[in-house]
Amino acid sequence: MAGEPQADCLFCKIVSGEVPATVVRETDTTVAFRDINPQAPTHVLVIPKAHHPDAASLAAADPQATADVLREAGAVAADEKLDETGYRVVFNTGSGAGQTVFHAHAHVLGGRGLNWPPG
Ligand code: IU
Repeated sequence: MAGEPQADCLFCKIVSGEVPATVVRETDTTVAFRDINPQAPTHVLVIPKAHHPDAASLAAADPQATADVLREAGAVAADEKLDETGYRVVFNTGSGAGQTVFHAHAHVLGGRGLNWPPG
């Protein structure tokens, strides 16, 4: 059922504490933790606690949780002092776009110059 924890989902295991992560922020509905393979000086993932496979599914099922993820992405950026230099929030969606973990997550990237368009 939409939103229920999935036994084979890495990010559900991070939510439950079964898999450790460096958590930087947590709310009732979200967790933010440092990416294990950072692509920038700041690289934090913000996830909904509920399981949804990607950002579009999350938005369709739970608009409030989607807003919570985006608010927390902004809060991470503020915590990391990225407001003035700028930062990027990315939802890779689908394997062709580089999505490897099918639990919705926002990448918050900053602390270096970011090219456009992305690769
Ligand atoms: P993607 O958009 O699905 O490719 O992002 C998944 C991210 O999850 C990716 O940047 C990985 O480095 C990151 N990650 C992690 O932080 N911890 C893990 O144990 C695993 C992946 I596996």
